[in-house]
Amino acid sequence: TLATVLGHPRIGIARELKKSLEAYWGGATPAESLLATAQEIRTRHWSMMKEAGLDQIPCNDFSLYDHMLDMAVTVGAIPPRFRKIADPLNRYFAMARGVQDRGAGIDLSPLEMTKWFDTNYHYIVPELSADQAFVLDPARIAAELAEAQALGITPRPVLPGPVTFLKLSKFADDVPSGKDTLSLLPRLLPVYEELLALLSGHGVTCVQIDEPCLCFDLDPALEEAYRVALSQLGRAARRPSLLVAAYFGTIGDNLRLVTGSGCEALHLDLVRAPADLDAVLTALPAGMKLSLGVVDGRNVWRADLAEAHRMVRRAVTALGSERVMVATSCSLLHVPVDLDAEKRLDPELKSWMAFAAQKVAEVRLLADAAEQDEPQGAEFEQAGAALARRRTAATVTNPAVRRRAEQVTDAMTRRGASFGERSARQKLRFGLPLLPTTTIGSFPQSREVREARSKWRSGSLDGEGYQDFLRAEIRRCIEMQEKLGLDVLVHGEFERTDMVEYFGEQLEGFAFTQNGWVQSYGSRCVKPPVLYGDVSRPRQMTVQWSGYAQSLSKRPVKGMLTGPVTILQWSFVRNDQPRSETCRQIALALRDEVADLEQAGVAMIQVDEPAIREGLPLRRRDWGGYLDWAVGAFRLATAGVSDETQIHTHMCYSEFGDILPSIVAMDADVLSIESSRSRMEPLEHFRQHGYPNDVGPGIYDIHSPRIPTVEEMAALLELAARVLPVERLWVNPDCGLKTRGWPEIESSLANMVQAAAKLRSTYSGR
Ligand code: THG
Ligand code: ZN
Repeated sequence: TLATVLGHPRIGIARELKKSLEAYWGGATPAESLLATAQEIRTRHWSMMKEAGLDQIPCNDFSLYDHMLDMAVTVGAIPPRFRKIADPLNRYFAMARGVQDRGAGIDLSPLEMTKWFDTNYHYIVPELSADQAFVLDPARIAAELAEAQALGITPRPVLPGPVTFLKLSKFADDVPSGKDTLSLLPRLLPVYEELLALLSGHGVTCVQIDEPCLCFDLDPALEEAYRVALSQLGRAARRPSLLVAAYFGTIGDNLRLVTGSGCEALHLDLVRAPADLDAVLTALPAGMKLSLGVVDGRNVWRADLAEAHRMVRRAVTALGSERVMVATSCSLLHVPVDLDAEKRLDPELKSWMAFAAQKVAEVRLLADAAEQDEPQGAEFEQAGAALARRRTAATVTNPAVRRRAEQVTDAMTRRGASFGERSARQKLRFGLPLLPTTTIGSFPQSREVREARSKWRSGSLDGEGYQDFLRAEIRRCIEMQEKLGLDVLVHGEFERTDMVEYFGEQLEGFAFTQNGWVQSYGSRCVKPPVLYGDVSRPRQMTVQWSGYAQSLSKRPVKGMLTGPVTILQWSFVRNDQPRSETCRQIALALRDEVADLEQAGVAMIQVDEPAIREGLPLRRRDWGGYLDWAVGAFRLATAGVSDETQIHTHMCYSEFGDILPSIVAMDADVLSIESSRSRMEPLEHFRQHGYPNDVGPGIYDIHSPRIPTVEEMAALLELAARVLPVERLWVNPDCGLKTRGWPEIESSLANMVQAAAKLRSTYSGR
């Protein structure tokens, strides 16, 4: 029984890749040092996996920015606007980040970026032309393969599969809509065949073809694409054996597309879909191998080794040990590198957890025990004992929280009046102009802010000094927004590192790692809190900052909270009760904070739910159940306020079209939504289905350093005003400004305010 993982984290234990990327982008270091750091990281990880005894070790799972972007480059899907950039590395980063050089008259917008399935990772969306031709560029894959082979390991190259690649790609804007990217499959497959032949020539014996889209409900086109692609690759003349990896959900009926394909091995996510095991054991054709994804690649809990072992045994008994591999459920990209680096975690909690390095060891252990009916050894005993302690731990259960959660009523999730009535009262209360301007919440986390926080954390700045510093930042931020002429202000969120981390720190039931970084996109990382127990709010979390900010201005200042679904989605969540239950506990804690903000005179309260779409299950039959509790949690958090208090929400990073009815059901008074980066795509959904409350479609892409012009933002507003009544439109950026610099946002926001003024004068006459 072989042991393997589907992929490894790539940012590095000390975020070496992030630091090296940012130094290179900032012009501080040459490309050579970036490439050297990347190679060191790969070498270290390969060596770790080799020493841990993995039989097949992934390669080509590393990336300087993103694996989908890498695949786009590998198959020659370089949009025309980037082709004039001769240097491959510059061109690669230009596709990811865009380029703006005013002096040289260069302004290239980056490729879109969106969420990778239901994770908090973002991939770059390959952009294809109508007559896209694909040409193999194997340089990077070949070089990394040679690196791995030089270490004496058996590398298994990982490729995003052809169907998932096309399904997650999109056509460039100039391509008439209605064309399906899957129509390019006949052109793409020969490039995969060529690549497989080349890998085979380099001594590769097995290639991992990642096809997570196999866990979707397949429409006929997608199903046909799978039939064609897998059987064509299966028939390819010269190729390594193929491991088709389905993960993030159940493969269900789509199983037969793989079993009938002629590919040699199948990987299943048995953490998400344990019931798939029985089905596959009866359906697997003789000779086909099975990789059992029994160690959770998405969460930080130590595996239930006894349960995982039972699954491995079932498979080994049915298939024989030579046909079985033990693996992580998906790539370990989504968990931090090494729990051993955590020196401050409560030892008891730590004994319940596992990061990438520990999961590699779990996989090895399970593979070694595959021949035993009863697994033996200290490791199995210790894991069992830790799990038993966790199940009964007093730190996990808070009876008061449970009682309160049981007493939630429907009435608690409904506002007093309809939107129409609320809106009329709020208009009177706030007296805002047509097309009010605002921002999403965060302002730049400058070096000074980060330094003050780390001084405070290390004790060299006392609490009062830190508070004074934050108040000064808030004052400066409010003054600047007034000077820019924004209508609805924010305090800037200088007290927050990451929003989810911030709320987790304030709430009971969460723990924090020192170094538990996971990649979010490119060089950006997050450090998800570990939600291990019942959630409660021991004290106010944001009232002092929002209250202070409101005291500085006559204009409304929004209170800023992160919604229950997003806190859930962006944490490592306990797996010992349904997520819906955990979410309800978070919602109740937030409901108390909302009430306290209102009490303190904060009249607009924004509760962000950017992650509500990404939490959607992969299978449609599970959507309704999820959306019910997710929308219910948002409403439970927000519906306790009076009709005159205005509830805002914000969404970004996903395409929200398919959950629009649920967004309507959230019943926020104002919704701000990322739009500009997807060229106002949400407007199309609003045009088709309407949207009853106020909306601020983002008109300024904050993911890029480029400064949008007045004209382009006015044009986007024009588009919006053609779809939605201008009286219900707001003017705002796509998202928070935390990652931007002050000078560029001053220019951008000034332009945004001017764009609003321009439209106001056009429309107010009517
Ligand atoms: N928080 C969390 N998840 C998220 C976002 C978030 N997922 C979606 C989206 N926002 C991702 N965007 C970002 C943007 C910036 C950063 C991370 C994710 C970021 N991180 C710092 C970095 O990498 O330098 C580190 C964090 C810090 O210093 O606080 O800038 O907002 N949970
Ligand atoms: Zn956002």
